Amino acid sequence: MTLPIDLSPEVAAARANGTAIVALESTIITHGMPFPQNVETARLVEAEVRAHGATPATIAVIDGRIHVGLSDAQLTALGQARGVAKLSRADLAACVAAGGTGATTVAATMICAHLAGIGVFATGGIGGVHRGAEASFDISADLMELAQTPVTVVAAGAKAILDLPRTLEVLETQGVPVISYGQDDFPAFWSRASGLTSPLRMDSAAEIAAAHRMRGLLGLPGGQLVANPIPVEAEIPRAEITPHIETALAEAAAKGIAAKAVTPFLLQRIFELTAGRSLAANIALVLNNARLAAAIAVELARKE
Ligand code: PSU
Ligand code: MN
Repeated sequence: MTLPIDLSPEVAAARANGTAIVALESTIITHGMPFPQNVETARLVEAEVRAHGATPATIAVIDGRIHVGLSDAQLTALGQARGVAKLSRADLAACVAAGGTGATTVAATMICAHLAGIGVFATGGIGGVHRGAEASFDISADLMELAQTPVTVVAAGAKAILDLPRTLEVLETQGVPVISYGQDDFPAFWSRASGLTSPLRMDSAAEIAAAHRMRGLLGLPGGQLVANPIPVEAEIPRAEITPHIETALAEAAAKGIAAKAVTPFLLQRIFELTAGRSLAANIALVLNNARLAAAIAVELARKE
């Protein structure tokens, strides 16, 4: 049996030539942003990766095949489709086997990127430990994926709707290096600072690429989380976003929103509560992450 994976012509050429590639996820398109900004952002992110010397590989499952690198038509169709499945590690094989279509989360995108030989991936914010997880047990599979799949994930930290101290604790327990880029504070998605000291700090793409290589050389499984703070001009300061997060969380609890629906519900409500500012910030931070991921991919593609 051959793997049900299709590389786009551009990604296949980059693989053959050993040039830099950056994986991109699709849940941010289908569940993280409204149409049409989702499709516009996905295109801008791909352009940003190209402008910084790497090939973009947006990943999704379409009609039972894992697509690594989407055509513009596929991207648009995915961005407009309703009720698309959100695929994490637990859902991936069943969806592919059934010939289904779905968007990949951070966890599933890491798995597919690794299958395609891609070591770097850019997104917005990873999933993590939800507030109240001591009762709900809601901890994103993204954290355990970082512990077992050798892909460096560039994000603006974990989403601030989460319990950030507990998210860092789980990452430490799982042996995941958490590297904040250019600052000591662990970033909080829409805000540059969380008030939590980052376990590790690096100031260049070359250092991050060297650490990625060394993990492989030492036989350590798993990847790295690179936490890249949102650009200053786009950030929503913590004091400003916190009340909106609290409101959205209270509404989610009152409505009994659970499991996979939690993160999309909170992102949508915070978008409404901030009159669209959270989306503008989200777009800016993803583009910023695409730039850093491209720089890391270029370093990794260098012949030693
Ligand atoms: N980054 C964003 N927006 C998103 C996501 C990331 O800026 O919507 C998605 C990712 O796919 C991530 C998922 O894996 O949110 C987390 O979902 P959950 O909390 O249900 O594990
Ligand atoms: Mn969850």
